[in-house]
Amino acid sequence: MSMKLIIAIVHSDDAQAVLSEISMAGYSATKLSTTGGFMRAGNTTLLIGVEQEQVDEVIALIGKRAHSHKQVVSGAVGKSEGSVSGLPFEVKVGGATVFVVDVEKFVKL
Ligand code: 2BA
Repeated sequence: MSMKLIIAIVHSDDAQAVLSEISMAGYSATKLSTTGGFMRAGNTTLLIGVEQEQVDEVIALIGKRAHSHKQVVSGAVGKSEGSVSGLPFEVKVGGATVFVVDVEKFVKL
């Protein structure tokens, strides 16, 4: 059986709802407090180890609870990212950014 690690970056406001959804479905998850490289603001990264055939179900559970948000980027961040005006602007932060990677080995000691 092949195991996968789902790395899901979600908005911190949605993190609790996503976590309860996946733990109620019987999956284990680890929550990390992370920072978006562009917004320089807090977001939440969830690590979820699952069997290959469970990947799509877990992604669907995440999608049920992770909503897209509009967020204002401050002029200072905008300027350092090449904004000409340096004025605040809005970006749409996705419901979830999900990576699925192969797990070479999984052991609990
Ligand atoms: P942030 O890096 O803070 O990015 C927040 C949102 O800002 C992004 O939403 C996107 O709409 C916008 N954005 C990001 N980089 C941009 C750029 N260079 N120019 C213009 N707009 C830009 P999402 O794409 O939904 O990403 C949400 C969070 O997911 C990101 O937060 C980051 O923490 C993570 N993420 C997204 N793509 C990633 C990747 N390829 N590798 C690693 N982390 C990623």
